Amino acid sequence: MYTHEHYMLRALEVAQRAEGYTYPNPLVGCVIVHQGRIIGEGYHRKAGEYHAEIEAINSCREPHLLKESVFYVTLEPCAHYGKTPPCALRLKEIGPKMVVVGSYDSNPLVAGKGTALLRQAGVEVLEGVLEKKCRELNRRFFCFHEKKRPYVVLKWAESKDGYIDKNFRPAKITTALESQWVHTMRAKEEAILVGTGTALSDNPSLTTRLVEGPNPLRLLIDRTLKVPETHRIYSSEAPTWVFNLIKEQTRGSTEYIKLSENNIEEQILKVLYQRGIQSVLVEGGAYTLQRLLDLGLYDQIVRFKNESLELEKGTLAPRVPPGLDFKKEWMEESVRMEYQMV
Ligand code: AOF
Ligand code: ZN
Repeated sequence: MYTHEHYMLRALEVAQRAEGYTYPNPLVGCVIVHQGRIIGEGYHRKAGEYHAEIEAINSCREPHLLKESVFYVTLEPCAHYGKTPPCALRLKEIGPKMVVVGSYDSNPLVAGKGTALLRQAGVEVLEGVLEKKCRELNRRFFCFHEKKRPYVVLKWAESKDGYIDKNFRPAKITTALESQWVHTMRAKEEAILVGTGTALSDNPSLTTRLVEGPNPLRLLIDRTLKVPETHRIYSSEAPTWVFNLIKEQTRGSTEYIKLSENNIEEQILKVLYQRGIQSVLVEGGAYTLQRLLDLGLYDQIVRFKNESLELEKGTLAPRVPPGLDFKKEWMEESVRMEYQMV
């Protein structure tokens, strides 16, 4: 007989297939095991569609065995009527041998009610199997509900001597391989944020065109609306929200959101929370990255370092607080990717 961890790992694996597609919902996987044999598995594909448990039940060709089976779910089964009826109720009707749960659901609509409902119905529930991994899978969802702000990823590329541009002009610090990697990162977050300088000098489109995956929502900080609407950040491929000090307006897929002068970064995170945005990848510039670092408003840092490039003058890369434990990986001969999760 395999361990509970064995099947929970499988549930995690299937949950991951929908990475980037389920916002604002979490990634959830479910595996149904009957006497050591998997008889059903499923995952939540997209908000509004079936939850993982229902997908797994629907995939099962031997429904008469469900009652004698063990359900492995990466997240506590839901207990609320949302876009779909409560999964905990469906499991109660089946009355399986046991429900093994990876992590608690901190969405206030659920928050322990799912497991309570099952236990009250006499279903054995085992919680916390591979909890760390299950929480990591939905780190954005948990951050959103627990810290009441989106999950913030800070990303930049710097030269060996610690600059992010040369004489204040964009420099080619990374190569095609890292660009592809960045597009993969973009596809996993719900929104991408850049400041005025970056939008003007790099003219990025902030899409995921190099990989398969959804285009995130684009966020621009442009206090006095300096970035021309002909710039790529305004292209029609994805919506754009422009945080500024001048106007509040919606035009096509562009929305101008007016903020007050001080504490722009905090105001932005507040608006994003109010609008249900669960994660944001901050791609620069240095000022915005540094502000978020100084305020401690970040959850993950991804920094590319080109060890064979010296730029000598330009904008200094953001300074990270001392004592951060960066994991290091060589992307290719000279470029190292360093990342850290809080
Ligand atoms: C589960 N299984 O596969 C998922 C769950 O709007 P709804 O009805 O889809 O509900 C979304 C909430 O349900 C979501 O915020 C989270 O708390 C839970 N998601 N629960 O039992 C699943 N995706
Ligand atoms: Zn559910």
